Amino acid sequence: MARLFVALDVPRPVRRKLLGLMKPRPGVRWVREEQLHLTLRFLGHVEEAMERAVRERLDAVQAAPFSLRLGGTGVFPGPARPRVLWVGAHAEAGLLSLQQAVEAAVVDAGLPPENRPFHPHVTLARLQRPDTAWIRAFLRDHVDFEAGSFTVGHFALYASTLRPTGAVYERLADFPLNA
Ligand code: 2AM
Repeated sequence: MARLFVALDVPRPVRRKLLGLMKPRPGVRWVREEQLHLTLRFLGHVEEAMERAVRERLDAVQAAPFSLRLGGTGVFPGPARPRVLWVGAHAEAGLLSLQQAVEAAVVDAGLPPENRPFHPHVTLARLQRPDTAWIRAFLRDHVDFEAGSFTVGHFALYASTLRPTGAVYERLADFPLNA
């Protein structure tokens, strides 16, 4: 069984801008550059037969390439208990229609529907200590942060392996957008 998710990659120039935010700080575990991504759908642990069905359905997704802009910062689940620090994605039509097509594909493959709302974001850090004063200052200092725009021409299926040092992601398949 593999722990899977569907995500968008972030191109290098945009990753460099995100890395610029990552000043070392105790209790803040910054995401490594190669692991920066925007999750479209977390699938959880999936049996091999289901993984095959999901891949087939993802292969059949029809969606056009679109422009994506990353900017703004925030925390999950909220400022009172910050655990994840992120950069947002502007929820434009292209992104939402791809996310809906991916959702339909995985449900069609037989997985239960996602009932949580879609909050498009790129996780920058996991916060191991509730340093709310530092977080507040970070969010205030980066309220107008823009990481730039890029064209999304594909999405990918990833496997996530949990290690004591953090999750390690492996790209399993690439799906071009060509509708
Ligand atoms: P995150 O970036 O906000 O942590 C692999 O775990 C990817 O799937 C991560 O990008 C993670 O989002 C996302 N994800 C979404 N829902 C998840 C869940 N319930 N458990 C673990 N990861 C989840």
